[in-house]
Parts: sequence; C-alpha cells; structure tokens
Amino acid sequence: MEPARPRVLIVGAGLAGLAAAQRLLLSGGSRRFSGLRVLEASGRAGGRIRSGMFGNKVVELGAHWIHGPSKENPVFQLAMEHGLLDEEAMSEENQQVEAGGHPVGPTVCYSSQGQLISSDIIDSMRILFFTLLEESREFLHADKVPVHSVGEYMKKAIVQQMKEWTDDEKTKSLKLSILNLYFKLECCVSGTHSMDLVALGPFGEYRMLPGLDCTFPNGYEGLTNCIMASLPKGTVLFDKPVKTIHWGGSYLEESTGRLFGVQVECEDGEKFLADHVILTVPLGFLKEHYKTFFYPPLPSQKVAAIKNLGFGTNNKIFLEFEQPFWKPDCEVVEVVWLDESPLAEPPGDLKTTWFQKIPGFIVLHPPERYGHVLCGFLAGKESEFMETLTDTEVLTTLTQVFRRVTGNPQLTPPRSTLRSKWHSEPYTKGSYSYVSVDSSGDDIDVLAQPLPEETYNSKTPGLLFAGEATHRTFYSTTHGALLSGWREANRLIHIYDKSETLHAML
Ligand code: 6YU
Repeated sequence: MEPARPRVLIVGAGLAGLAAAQRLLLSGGSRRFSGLRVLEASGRAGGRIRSGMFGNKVVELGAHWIHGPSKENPVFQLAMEHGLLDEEAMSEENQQVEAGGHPVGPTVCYSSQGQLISSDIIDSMRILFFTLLEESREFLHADKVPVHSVGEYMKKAIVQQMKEWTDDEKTKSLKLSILNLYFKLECCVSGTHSMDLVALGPFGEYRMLPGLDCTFPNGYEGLTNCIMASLPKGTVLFDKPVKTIHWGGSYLEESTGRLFGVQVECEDGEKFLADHVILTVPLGFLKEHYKTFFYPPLPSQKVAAIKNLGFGTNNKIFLEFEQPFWKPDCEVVEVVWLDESPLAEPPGDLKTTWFQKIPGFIVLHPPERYGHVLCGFLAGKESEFMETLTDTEVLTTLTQVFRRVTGNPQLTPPRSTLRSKWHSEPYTKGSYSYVSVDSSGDDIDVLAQPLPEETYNSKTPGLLFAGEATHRTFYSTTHGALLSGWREANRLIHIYDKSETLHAML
C-alpha cells in the first residue's frame, strides 16, 4: 500500500514562509504533500516586507533595499524574473559595484548649531569609521578577540587615532561628533541599540554580496505578492495566530485514523495536525513567547540561542514637505549633534533627546514619483520610545530639529508623516537579528536545527525552523529569509526523495 502523503504546515507568511510553501508545491505539490497550509497571524502576507501608501506614493515600512543585488542574491534574481526592478538596477555595471553595504550619494550635513559641515571633514571621518568597521570583520578566525564588541573595538581604535590628531580642541570635538553619527548609522544597519552589544568575533561572518543596493519602484511587496499569486487559493489562512505548538507527541486524527507528530493550536482554539511544521516567526516573537509557545518546552540549547542572539529595533519616519530645503541632487540629509562623542555616555533622557539618535534622512528619489519626502532611520531604545509618541509629537519635534539645524526658524513643517512601529507589532517585536556579545554564529545554527534532533534512529523532524534569524551569513536580510525557507523545504523534499527511492526499490 502507498504510504499516506505527509502533511506540512507553515507558520508565518513572511518571505521565509512563502518561499518554503512555494518550493514544496513546486517539488510535486499536492501529489506529494497533503494539505499544505500557511498559518499567518496578521491579515496580510509579507511580514517585514511591507509597502504602504503615503498619500499617493508607495513607501517601504519594512525592508527597503535589495542588499547586494547580483547573481548570487536570490531576491534579486526573483525580482528580475518578475520584472519588478528598473533597468538601472538590473544593469551589469550596478551588479559589479562593491559598495560594502554602505553606498553613499551626495550628502548635506548640518550641525546641531545650524551650520553646514564641510564635506572634507565629513569624508575623512567617514573613511576612518568604515576602515575601522571593516577591520572589525577580521576577527572571524582569530583565536582570541581583544574585546567583546564591535563598539569597544572601534572606540579603542579611535582613542589611538586621536593621538595623531593635531587639530584644535574644537575640531577634535567636531570629529568625535561626526564619528558618533556613524555609530548611530551603524546601529540602524545592525538593528541594535548600541554597537557595544554586537559581538566582535562573528561580525565578519555576515556576507556582503556585490551590487549597488537597489529598491523596488512599485514596492518590495510586489515580490511577496508574486509568490502569493503562485500558491493555490486558500493556502494561506490569515488572522490565524498560533498559540502553542505541541511537538514530539502523537496525535490521532479521528476522521482519517492517522497519527501525526505535531499539533498546532491557534489563539481561536482551532487545532491543526501535521507531520511537519516549518516555523518562521521572528526571533523577537520567540524571545517573548518561547516559554508558552512550545510543548514540550524547547531543549535548553535552543532556549539559550533564542535568549542570547540579538534582535533590535530599527524604524523609519517618513516626512513629506511642500518644498525641499535640500538641493535637487542631494540623497542624504545628515545631522551632527555637537558635543556628542562615541567615547562619552549617550544622552540619558529619552523624552528630551530621542531624536538625536536619528543619524540622518534619505531623500526619496525621483521627486517626480515621491514629491519631497525624507525617510529618517532610528534604532534602539530611542526608536522604541518614539513608537509611544503621537504623530503630532513626532512631527512637532522634527520640525524643531529641522529649523534648528538649517538655521531657518520659518521652515515650513512637513505636511504629513508616516512611521513604522516594529517593536510594538505583537507578531514581530522588533526589526531584525544580530549576533550579540552573548552569542555566536553557532547560536544561529542551533536556532535553525530541526526538532527532535537527529539521532541515528530518530523519526523525521517534526518541527523545522526558518526565518532571517536562522541564516548564519545572511541574517537580517530578505535574501537570508528566502534562503532559509528554501533550506527547510529542501530538507523535507530530500527526506521524502530518499524514502520514495527506498519504497520503489522494495
Ligand atoms: C533587506 C533591507 N531593511 C528595515 C526594517 C525592517 C526590516 N530588513 P517575517 O517577519 O517577514 O515573517 C514572519 C511572519 O510570521 C509574519 O508575517 C508574522 O505576522 C508571522 N507570525 C508571527 N507570529 C506568529 C504566530 N504566532 N502565528 C502565526 N504567524 C505568526 N532586509 O534585505 N533589506 O533594506 C532591510 C529593513 C525597518 C523591519 C528590514 C531588510 C529585514 C527583512 O525585512 C527581514 O529580514 C525579512 O523580511 C524577514 O522575513 P521572515 O520571513 O524571516 O520574517 C556586518 C553586519 C551587519 C548585519 N546587518 C546588515 C544588513 C542590514 C539589514 N538591513 C536592514 C535595513 C533595512 C532598512
């Protein structure tokens, strides 16, 4: 008799979950796997890929760029196949650019005292910062690290560098303030409150692909929409938050008489049985719920990985102006807060200083598409605090900032604003993962390890883990999420390929 087709459930309809579903279906679809369903807590697909309307413009509240859009990047490949990118982004020339994850266009840099800062001093500090950051990636295979964190390493190196500075005190102080701006920027890139929390040893494990980071002219969500459209109708069940996953047991389905290894219980009480569950919920959600989300509880190593890996907040604030106060070719508006320094304690009172953590605002181009829109980035505790404010409070505060830094007290306030609030999202609880000082790349592998753990006579894994935080070298990115979904789908396909071959031989 032919064995019953395995039943697979996926939890989460972000890129990892959708990619896993699509791959399983392409591998033989319903002929091979029965009852494939994706349970999604929210009312939409895409997860942290989230394009939204700002007036009549499409903007990204989540993922912004394809990082390293070139041959090896599967998000880039898919986006090209579906015709979602513009000509320039797809050009061979763009694919070969080695920007090291930090492309820079024409920038205007204001000081908090209302002066423009000269591009010479900005450039020299930018070069210093990114040289030191690159050096921080060189400890991957070192036997010992000099300090625990990227932040500590860079600050020590800056202290050394300062010994060679012959400038007057005012210039030295300005240089430190500029370096502090880049620390804040790097907090946004790494999704952390402070670079002192980012582990030095594994920092070089994150892989940067070549290519000039590009965006989706009609929204990143076009990508997840294409995958959604390829799935049979009804595959994704929306507004189905999962409450508990009972794994490692044996559950009888009365209607079929079949036994299943996993039972998934939703918040609304509905229960689903499956042979395999691919879990793609964000690490932020796991950190908050791991104690009650799994029965039996997870093995201690898995719990340690969940607790120790980093998951921070990075938010965006979009501001639309009637008229730009920046020049037409300007791509970034930066603000340097004088008297701040990476070597000093950051300002303590979130209420009165949260906005000083914003390193800058990118200008959305082209203006024919976006009008005059700035997008500010803000990471860490200040970002989480910002989520608690009203739109009016944010808009009023940022108007004061722009008036102060441009020295124009009449500057017209932005006419509207739109923000992300990723820390307050109950099914995300932050933005993306990083390898914290309490963890290492091995924790990412532990997080990705299916359960029950493989032993020579174990059953096939009931519970599989995907999502950006499970990809050892591309964590925190959309391509990491996509590859992790494919990885877990392939794991199941491979298991059944082997057992089908065995079956045919008998
Ligand atoms: C990228 C970029 N980018 C900015 C901002 C954010 C992110 N990323 P999902 O969360 O998508 O899906 C899980 C689903 O599960 C979700 O739908 C939930 O509702 C659901 N769920 C949860 N609980 C559930 C339950 N109980 N029951 C049922 N369902 C449940 N990535 O490539 N380029 O520009 C940015 C950026 C503000 C928030 C980003 C970017 C990250 C990606 O968005 C993210 O990795 C993937 O979308 C995650 O997909 P997923 O499927 O795993 O989860 C050296 C070194 C440094 C390392 N970092 C450098 C890289 C920097 C990263 N770049 C970030 C920058 C920006 C601006």
